[in-house]
Amino acid sequence: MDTIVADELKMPRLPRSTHDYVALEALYGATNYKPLDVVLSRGQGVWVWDVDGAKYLDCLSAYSAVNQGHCHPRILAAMMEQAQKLTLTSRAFRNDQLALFYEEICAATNTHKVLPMNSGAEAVESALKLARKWGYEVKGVPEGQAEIIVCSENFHGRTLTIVGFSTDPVSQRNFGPFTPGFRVIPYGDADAFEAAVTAHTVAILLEPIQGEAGVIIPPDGYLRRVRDICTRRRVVMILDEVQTGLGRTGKLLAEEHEGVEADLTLVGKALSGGFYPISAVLSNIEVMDVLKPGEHGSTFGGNPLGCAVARMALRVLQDEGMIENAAVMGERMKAGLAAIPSNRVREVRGRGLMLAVELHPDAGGARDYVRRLQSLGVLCKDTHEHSIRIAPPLVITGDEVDWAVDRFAQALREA
Ligand code: IF1
Repeated sequence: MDTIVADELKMPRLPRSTHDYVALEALYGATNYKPLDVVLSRGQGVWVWDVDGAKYLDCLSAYSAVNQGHCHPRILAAMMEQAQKLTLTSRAFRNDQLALFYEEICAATNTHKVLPMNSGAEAVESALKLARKWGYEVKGVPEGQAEIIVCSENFHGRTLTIVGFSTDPVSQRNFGPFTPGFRVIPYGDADAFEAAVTAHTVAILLEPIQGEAGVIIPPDGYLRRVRDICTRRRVVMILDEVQTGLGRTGKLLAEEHEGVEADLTLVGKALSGGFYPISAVLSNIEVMDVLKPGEHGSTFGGNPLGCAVARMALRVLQDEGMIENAAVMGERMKAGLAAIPSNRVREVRGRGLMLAVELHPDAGGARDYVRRLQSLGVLCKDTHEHSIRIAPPLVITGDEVDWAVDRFAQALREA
């Protein structure tokens, strides 16, 4: 991009401080977030810099959308090359990236059919529609009677249908009325799932590890039992891997830890390495084939730019050893955090580089530690008051892990 165009995209020439950006956001922006007062302007690998030049290790990765590291050069190159050729055609016509994206993601995930969408929530909504349609047309559930089972403490996105089956009052308050046909059971309890299945049950939707709930890992064998019950009772198993997928837990898909294959697996976020919104419903043939022309779609779903970006994002994950690195560095980071001598830490948990430090309720809210970590050069996110989520890009090195763990130790000591 030549300097004139680049300059046009920058803020007005006068230098802006962090405070100026924060004030502008407050003046014009919706207040649906309460972000840390750090204004980032550059990212590379695990590192990000703010407008004042301060450097931070990113331990959130945009909630696991930047698994490949910020501004990965190969994904950037793929995006720039495609952006100069063809970005969007609608699905009224075909393009030369979609079929290749299908082929490559199916090969990587042992999938048979793909539905390309844009956001994670759209992938979730699409899967719910597919499961209901399969229930009526294949399982024979009476029209309008389909039930879908979800788990307490779930997080699957922010649409009205999705927040309607949330158990978090904050995401539900004053957004009703909600979509009927959902039933909530405790997470991690296969007996509760078996007991909740009726003749009208068409699917269960769950996360292999609950992210927003605070990195909740179900008991060993839980996903296998859910798989068995789904097979036996003809219920579509939908695994939401929008956050756990694409290497985050040390496997390409978290379902691999238990050797299960869901009927529908949802991916998003890191499917583009943080460059572009793209998500997908990965399906077996039986369920996806209920969808006929004109019954579902999206303006940007399957567009050539998103597909070109996703193809490279998938490729670098696999050919740069990021998935294996996530497994090794995750163990190193979890062990390092667990070894910090502090009576404020209740538990360190996680799988791969999907980690959380849960503090004792009387240790003072997690937000204070997140701010302290920020002053030490580490960016994290607090969740549910007492937990700090830790999810650095999967390209993190051993030295960077040790550096981050050392700052956690400092933050806990200073408290
Ligand atoms: C926010 C949380 C994380 C997800 C899973 C679907 C989606 C998400 C398992 C929807 C999205 C994002 C949304 C973002 C913050 C972040 C989040 F804190 F909200 F819960 F990661 F934990 N399934 N999660 O985690 O995907 O439509 O956003 O592309 O809404 O604040 P999306």
